Amino acid sequence: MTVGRPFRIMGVLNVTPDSFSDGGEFFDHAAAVAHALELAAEGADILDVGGESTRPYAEPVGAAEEARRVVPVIEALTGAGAQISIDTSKLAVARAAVDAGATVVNDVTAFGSEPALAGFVAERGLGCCLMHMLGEPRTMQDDPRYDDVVSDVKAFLEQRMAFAVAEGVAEDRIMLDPGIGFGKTVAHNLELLRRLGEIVALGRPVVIGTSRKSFLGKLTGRETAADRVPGTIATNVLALAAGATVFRVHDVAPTRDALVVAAATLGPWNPTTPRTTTTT
Ligand code: HH2
Repeated sequence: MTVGRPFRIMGVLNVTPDSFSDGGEFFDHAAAVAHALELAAEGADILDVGGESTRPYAEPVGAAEEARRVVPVIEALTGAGAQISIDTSKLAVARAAVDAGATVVNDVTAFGSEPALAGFVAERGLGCCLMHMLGEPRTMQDDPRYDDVVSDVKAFLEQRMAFAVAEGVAEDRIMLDPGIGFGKTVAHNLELLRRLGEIVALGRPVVIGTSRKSFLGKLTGRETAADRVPGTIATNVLALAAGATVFRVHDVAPTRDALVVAAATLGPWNPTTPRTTTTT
């Protein structure tokens, strides 16, 4: 994170046939590598490479197939000038991806699927992103319920962070993500964004992944995921103002411009505390 740019952009690279917004587009090796290089050139600080879709109702993929999809792409991207994160919940895939050059593990189950992944992250000194999800992708959108979505997500993230630290992961290598769209209604997503400061108060960098997601389509009437970029940007600017610092997006160039302008307008601030807005 550089001075004057108090945020990082995580560009999404889905090497999958079935991702919700770009499934199949970058399944081919050459297309995947070319697209990732373009994202890096547009300003992605991190390239988040995934070989299994986590969209609602997605079918699970075996570890060997998932690794086969991502490893050659990661190998080709090690000189791209961006950090590489591997979007996986599987230890075998993480190991193969890290051996190929990834340095961050983005686990949408927060080490819930394979607890041994935490020890691997610790042993290799990797960064990690721990995300909240209610249930699992196949069923998570079937009537999700919370006592209070923000308090429940916050308590979950605190508990998963404590687990990771107990397994030897350095606290300063952990990022936290409320998991927008993962077992959440439109109202839940909006409540999390509105009260994001409560998650930021946990003291770790907060990752936000609203990019092209269906709640934006429901709010705007945009049925095609690629048409949801303005909605994505609105949420990211608001999340920046609330103290989020890492933005996971498919559309790096427009997000970068919006966040550069928003950050300059908001002015200097200490990224380890929630931003407070003055009303006077
Ligand atoms: N969202 C998706 C996947 N991984 N990781 C984090 N940390 N936060 C997110 O919000 C997040 C994530 C879903 O988006 P996408 O990768 O585009 O789709 P799919 O899972 O269908 O490949």
